[in-house]
Amino acid sequence: MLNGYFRRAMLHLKNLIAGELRDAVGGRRIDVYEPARGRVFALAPDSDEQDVDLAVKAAQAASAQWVAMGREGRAKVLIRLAETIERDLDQFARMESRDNGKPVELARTVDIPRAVSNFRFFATAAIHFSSEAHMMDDVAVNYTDRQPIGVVGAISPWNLPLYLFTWKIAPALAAGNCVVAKPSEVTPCTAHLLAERCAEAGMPPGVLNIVHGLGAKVGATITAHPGIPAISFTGGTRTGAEIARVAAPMFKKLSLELGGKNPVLIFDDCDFEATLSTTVRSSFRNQGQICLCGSRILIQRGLYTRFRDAFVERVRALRVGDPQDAASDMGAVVSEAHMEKVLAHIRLAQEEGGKVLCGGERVRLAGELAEGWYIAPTVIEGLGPACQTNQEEIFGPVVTLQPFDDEEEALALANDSAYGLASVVWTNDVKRAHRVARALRTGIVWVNCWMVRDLRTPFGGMKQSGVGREGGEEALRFFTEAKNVCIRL
Ligand code: TXE
Repeated sequence: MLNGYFRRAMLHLKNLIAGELRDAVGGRRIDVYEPARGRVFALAPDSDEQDVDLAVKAAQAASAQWVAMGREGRAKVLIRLAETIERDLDQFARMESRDNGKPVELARTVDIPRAVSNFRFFATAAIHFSSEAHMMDDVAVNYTDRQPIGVVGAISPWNLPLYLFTWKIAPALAAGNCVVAKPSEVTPCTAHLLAERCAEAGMPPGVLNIVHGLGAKVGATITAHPGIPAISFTGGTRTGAEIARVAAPMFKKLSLELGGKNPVLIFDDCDFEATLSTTVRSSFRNQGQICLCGSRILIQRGLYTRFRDAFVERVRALRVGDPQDAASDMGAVVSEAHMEKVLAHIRLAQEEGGKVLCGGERVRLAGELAEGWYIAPTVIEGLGPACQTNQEEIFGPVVTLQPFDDEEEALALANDSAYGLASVVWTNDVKRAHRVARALRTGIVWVNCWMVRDLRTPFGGMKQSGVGREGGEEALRFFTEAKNVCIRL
């Protein structure tokens, strides 16, 4: 328990409802932890149905004004919001690092700039968004009128807090909707910083409402609320299934961006150095807590030993340290519960017969960081495709290595998964690159690169990795209702 002094010194986060920063109606709060130190540093509103209901009413009341501002009027607000985040980038980056445990350099160079880009990109994308017309010879003309849905819900996870929060909010707002959004209760701080800047950007009250709280309370209420006909969700597959179960009989529009167990296919004709350095990143960036991280590394047999030895050497050299220190390659994982889950997966891998080549344990740093939740980057070999380790999403700094003989076997291993989010292919054979990319059952395929992102491209997964696509026009289509108007000539 915290004493009174520490409670007062804490950061107090607020909901944003109808343009006002408010505590939860019920007055309760949730502890927010700093993973680097394993201790509470902020308090977030523990909201409930009453807060969600107020947010929905505020959004409904703001809708006509937001629509009437038109695409250009809305774009101006969103661009101003982007500018305020960019101006305060350092503050946002430090807060993201503190809240999530990720290296501050990663937040400064990826998370926060990307949140800025999300607002800029969708502000202007909505201006360029066009719809179709279909001529029926001399009979009639059809045109597609895409109108905003009204009020939409956005529920986001803890791994890329502001980046994924804005990835939903920006297209929803640009398309003319008002939003009720819930950031993860594990990492709510940068959503609060965003809320503080909405008025300055000229956003009318009620257009964006941010309700903090637990998934089972606030998330479940957003999902079931009759005033919210569309929901965009990113998070765990099990949560996605629960949201679909509740929302489907209400005929809500759903976009579900879920987990992954992404394969990395390394052929023996690859550019060895580029493959090696990028695979270290694609395995351990953000402590392996990115849904796009490669976690099953498949290596052609002729290259297996050389790659494995060089890879393990590079991984051992990664510095796990204070996330606020620019010299750290890896910080802390997001929570104690998540650390325990990842460590349990490593123990299971050993029970399944896997050999830990490096890492495999919690890292205890010195002094103030001694209670932080750090895990050494872990590489495991000797496991077949059917074991739990190679089937279940671990979502931490853990990868497995498996050899394959030929392209057919590589594809069989890669596609042997309930998930289908992303894959990475390393080869210098252009024909093979196209062939393998076509045969992979994933929504995203990177060839000779990883995490190269053009915001216009469709983003999402097959199978248990989700339903629907985000990004570019896909997102603007999701956040609008298409109406066909047919006029006789
Ligand atoms: O996610 P949750 P968790 C994976 C990863 C991780 C696992 C569980 O494998 O270990 O999911 O993580 C809200 N109705 N990913 O438990 O619970 C919740 O408050 C409505 C992959 O942290 O799915 C949060 O805002 N909402 C992933 C959001 O859902 C509910 C990123 C996501 O949390 C809810 C994160 C409910 N019943 C985890 N219950 C990716 N694809 O990037 C919770 N929420």
